[in-house]
Amino acid sequence: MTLDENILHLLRNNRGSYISGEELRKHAGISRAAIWKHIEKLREEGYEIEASPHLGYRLIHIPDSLLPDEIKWKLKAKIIGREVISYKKVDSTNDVAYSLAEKGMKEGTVILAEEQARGKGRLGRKWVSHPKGGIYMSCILRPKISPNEIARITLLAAVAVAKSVREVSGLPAMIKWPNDILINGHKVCGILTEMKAEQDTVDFIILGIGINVNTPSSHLPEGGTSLREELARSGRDEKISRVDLVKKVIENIEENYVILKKEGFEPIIDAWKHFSAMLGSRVKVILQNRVFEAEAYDIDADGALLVRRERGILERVSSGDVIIIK
Ligand code: BT5
Repeated sequence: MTLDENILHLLRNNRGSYISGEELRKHAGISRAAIWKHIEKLREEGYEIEASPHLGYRLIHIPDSLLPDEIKWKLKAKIIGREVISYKKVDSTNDVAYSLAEKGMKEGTVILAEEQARGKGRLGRKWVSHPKGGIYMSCILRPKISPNEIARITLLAAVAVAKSVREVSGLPAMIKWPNDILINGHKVCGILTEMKAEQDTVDFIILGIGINVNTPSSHLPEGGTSLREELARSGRDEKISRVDLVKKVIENIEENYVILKKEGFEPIIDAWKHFSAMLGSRVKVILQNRVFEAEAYDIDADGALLVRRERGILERVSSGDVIIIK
């Protein structure tokens, strides 16, 4: 634990009441002047800490910033989030995570940023990453799966995000194959799974998740929405805590990841179907070299979408885009 974390823990444990400078000094083992410097640093990060010459220090307000200490505080996950690294601004959290994974960073490491200058979507597209309103996170995973099973991780994450959004906001989050979370038909989250693989084995997977939490719709592309916008639409003027949501997402990813390891992909597919905005709908399938309409029929054991075309012909879609027509 760093000194900052240590002091923060002491303040947190006494939340609402004062802890004297002397007590802090004793626990942290540093001088009063050094305590003051750390308090100042915490204040710069957005913590409101009252200082009284006679009573000591009191924690009044915790910022909704994606700081490692906030995410790790009472986090109910053991693997995912055991290491959290936060940045103010990066080009892409997926790129940062990728280069850390190449250097051997352990499984479960989570990279977070308040803003991305070059947030990535799939197929060379962009992810609009407005500062403060959103969550931009990437997680390093080292599962023992083959490269053609990577879609399992995307679907697993989609289930985790849909569940987390529902738990934190009560909004009816649905999944659109393969990587979108929609609310009332608008995109609130996108998932980008990248990997480094050698022949038949996956070296590591970078699971990137972007969620529009409090982002105003004026900062989002057409078709996008945020949790705050959807809450406002249903008459609730509320801001969602990004810290709470990140924690839930981490916990739910871990839960599904453990299920995947112990019980296989079947339970994940069942959960996915439960949240599916797509199965049974008429869809337009856009592949690299052709476009056609069909009915979204099922998900197979590797996470590919099965669609039914005219005369009942089934086709397997493992990449590309699918638009719901009705
Ligand atoms: C995705 O791609 O949806 C994957 C997005 C993954 C973003 C995360 S953020 C953390 C991590 N680091 C990264 O650099 N990326 C990941 P795709 O299915 O290709 O969708 C991209 C399309 O979604 C764009 O072409 C826009 O139409 C739309 N879009 C872009 N930004 C959006 C936003 N903030 N909200 C809703 N829709 C958006």
